[in-house]
Amino acid sequence: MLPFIARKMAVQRTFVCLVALAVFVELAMAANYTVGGTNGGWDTSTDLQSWVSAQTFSVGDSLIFQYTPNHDVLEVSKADHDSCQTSNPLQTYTGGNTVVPLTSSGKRYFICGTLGHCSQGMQIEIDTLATSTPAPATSPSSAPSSSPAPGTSPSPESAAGSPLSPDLPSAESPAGVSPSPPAPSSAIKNSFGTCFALGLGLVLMAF
Ligand SMILES: [Cu+2]
Repeated sequence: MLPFIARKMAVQRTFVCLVALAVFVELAMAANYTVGGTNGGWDTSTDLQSWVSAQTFSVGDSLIFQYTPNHDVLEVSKADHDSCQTSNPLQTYTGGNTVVPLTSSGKRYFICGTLGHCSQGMQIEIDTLATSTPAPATSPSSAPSSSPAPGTSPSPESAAGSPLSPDLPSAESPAGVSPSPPAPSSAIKNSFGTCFALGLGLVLMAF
């Protein structure tokens, strides 16, 4: 009877663990990118090409365009991006605060529709990577500049492992105290080990 209960608890804990991990991985993976970065924006004075090339975009991320009323955001074809053609946009966004979710992998093109702004640099090509494919090795040069993504630190295992570990014991302790026999403690240890292994596996898979 006891081993059965212990096993059931272990399964429950593992499940809770998995849910927590899924949420954590989701949060770690999805990122919001304010176009132009914290020191720039969607304007003619920001070096948008440099900003774009320093980022890695993945499915689930979002672009946030913040701009003054003299700008807008046009999503256009590659040809229109390359030629700064503003008359045939796929999408037009105005209002100063535009969120564009990157829902699928592939390239998307955005320019400003204000006369002359595209040729002054307000044109970006966003290459969104599929989340299932491992991101190309996070180069040391791009890692420090991408502040919103904690996952891009040079050592994913230690970065992802440390915020998790303080979480787990606290989640275990309230439930783990109530059953008196010593059997559950091995179950806890077991589920903790399982959880840790799963977490490590997930994190490794993600990166
Ligand atoms: Cu503009």
